[in-house]
Amino acid sequence: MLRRLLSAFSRPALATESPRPAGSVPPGARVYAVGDIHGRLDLLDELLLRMEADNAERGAADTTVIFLGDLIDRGPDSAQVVQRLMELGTGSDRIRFLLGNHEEVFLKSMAGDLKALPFFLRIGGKPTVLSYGITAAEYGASDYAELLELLRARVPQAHLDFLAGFEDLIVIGDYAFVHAGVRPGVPLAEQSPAALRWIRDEFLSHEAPFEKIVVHGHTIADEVEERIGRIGIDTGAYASGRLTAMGFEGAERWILQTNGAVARL
Ligand SMILES: [Mn+2]
Repeated sequence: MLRRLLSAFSRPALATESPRPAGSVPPGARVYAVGDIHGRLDLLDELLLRMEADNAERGAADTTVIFLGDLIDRGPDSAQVVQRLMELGTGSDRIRFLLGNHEEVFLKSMAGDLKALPFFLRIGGKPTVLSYGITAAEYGASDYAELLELLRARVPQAHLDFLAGFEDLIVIGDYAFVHAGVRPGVPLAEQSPAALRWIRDEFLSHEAPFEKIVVHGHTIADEVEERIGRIGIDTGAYASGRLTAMGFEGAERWILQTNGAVARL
C-alpha cells in the first residue's frame, strides 16, 4: 500500500500520456466484452472458463457478455467457434454479439455476392471454408461459383441465421460497444454500420472524448489500448495466442486474457 502511494507521488504523468477515460456501468450490472476471436476455439474456451471463474468470484451481479465480432477467419476453427457461441447465446439475452467486418463479408458471400467471395478469401476466409469440412483438394479444384455451392451445402443455415442476428452497437452506462469504432463528429444514433464495422485511422487518431467511451476490437495492438475516448481490446489472438476480455462493474475495469501461447497455424 505504502509503495503504491509512494509510486503514485513520484511518477507524475507525462504530458503526452493519455488519461484513462473515467466511466461506469449502472449499479448491479457487470459486463464482459470479448475481442476478436478469429477462429481460435482453444483460446475462446480458455477465456470462457476464466470469465466464468471471475464472475463467480466477484459475487452476484446482473452479468452481460458482449462479443465484439470477428468470430471467424484466419484461425483454424471458425465453424466450431460459431457453433460454441451459438449454443452459448441461444435463449439468453445476457450474451450479445456485434457483427464484425469479417462476418459481414462472409454473409455477403453466402448470399451469392461473387465479388464478396474473393474478398472474403483474401482477408482470411480460406481457413473458415476448410473449418466447414470442405477439403483442401475441393477448395483447390473449385472456381468461385463452385466454391459457393460447396459452402451452401456445408454451412448450416442455423449459423447464417445466428450471424445475421448480430447487433451494430450496444450502449451500457457510459460505454458504447462496437466492432471497429465510430466516425468522429457523428452522433452515436446516426453512425453508419459501415463505420461501426470498418473504420480505422479517422477514429483511432481522434484525440478527444466521444459521446460515450468506445470499447472496440478490429485493430490489433500488443496490449489493451486505453485512450481518452476509446478502449481497444483486440490483441491479435489468432497469431499472438492472447485473447482479451475486459470486465466492467461500477467505475471499475479489469482485464482477463489467455496466456499468449503460440498459435498453432
Ligand atoms: Mn478482426
